Amino acid sequence: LELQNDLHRAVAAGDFELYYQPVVDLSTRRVVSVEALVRWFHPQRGNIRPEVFVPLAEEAGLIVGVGNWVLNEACMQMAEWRREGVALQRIAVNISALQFSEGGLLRHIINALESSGLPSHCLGLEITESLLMEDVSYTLGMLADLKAMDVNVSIDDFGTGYSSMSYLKQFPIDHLKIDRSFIANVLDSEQDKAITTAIIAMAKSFDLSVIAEGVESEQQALYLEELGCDSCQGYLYGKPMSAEDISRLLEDSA
Ligand code: G
Ligand code: G
Ligand code: MN
Ligand code: NA
Repeated sequence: LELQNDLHRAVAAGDFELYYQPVVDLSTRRVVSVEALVRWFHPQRGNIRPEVFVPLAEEAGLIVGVGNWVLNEACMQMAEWRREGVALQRIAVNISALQFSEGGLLRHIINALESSGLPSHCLGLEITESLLMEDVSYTLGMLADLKAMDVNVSIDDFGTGYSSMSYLKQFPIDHLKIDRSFIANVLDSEQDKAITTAIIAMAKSFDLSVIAEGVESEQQALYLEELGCDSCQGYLYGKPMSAEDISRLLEDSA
């Protein structure tokens, strides 16, 4: 409860920061996009993980405020990188279930794009598969609007939730992100190999690009490349880092 009060103050004061994790294209081994990950630096308690404060923000009715801050900041930063000539195709932002179902999301996205001047195809949203299945007709409407706006959509943590193949086929989405729990032991576990292989094959047949999360070794990256995975994200290529560190990383590899 004390944390919830602090969260109110943090939203008002803007005590958040965005970190960014690089996503690497497996065919070129170049960074093509980043995922924005919010950080809350609490004045007394230090860094509080989003797993802890995102659910608190949802309970306190603050997630739309936090989420809009994240959307605006991510679009501003991406627009700045583009002005600096940093070669990134896209920035992806996590959208929580409450934020997705709240009626104002499209308007908030349009505002963030307009005030930053970022082209819509440079913005991606990450939503979980369980969120997509909550209200399928609402989801279909939202995804159609996002597609019409040319905003990218990824299904995050894919494989950990429940989604029906017949719906998945109908959803106009762009990428599947394989959850890192399957990637951790993909070289040793026959089950994780089978699941990862199946997800990649299914994504291909639906014409979706596949991003593997939690890639920590070159052997994992090579194996995923063999399976036809398009891109990878994980400690092998970089932990979530500040905007300055992303600029430095991309300068070094230019
Ligand atoms: O890097 P890491 O500890 O930040 O991320 C932990 C979890 O928090 C991830 O599952 C991620 O999806 C979620 N998360 C990170 N940033 C955001 C955000 O801006 N909004 C929402 N809704 N979730 C986020
Ligand atoms: O949005 P998502 O649920 O994917 O959040 C990503 C989370 O995974 C963040 O907490 C991030 O710090 C973490 N993460 C990213 N790359 C790796 C990795 O290679 N290994 C592990 N163990 N965690 C990772
Ligand atoms: Mn994510
Ligand atoms: Na994930």
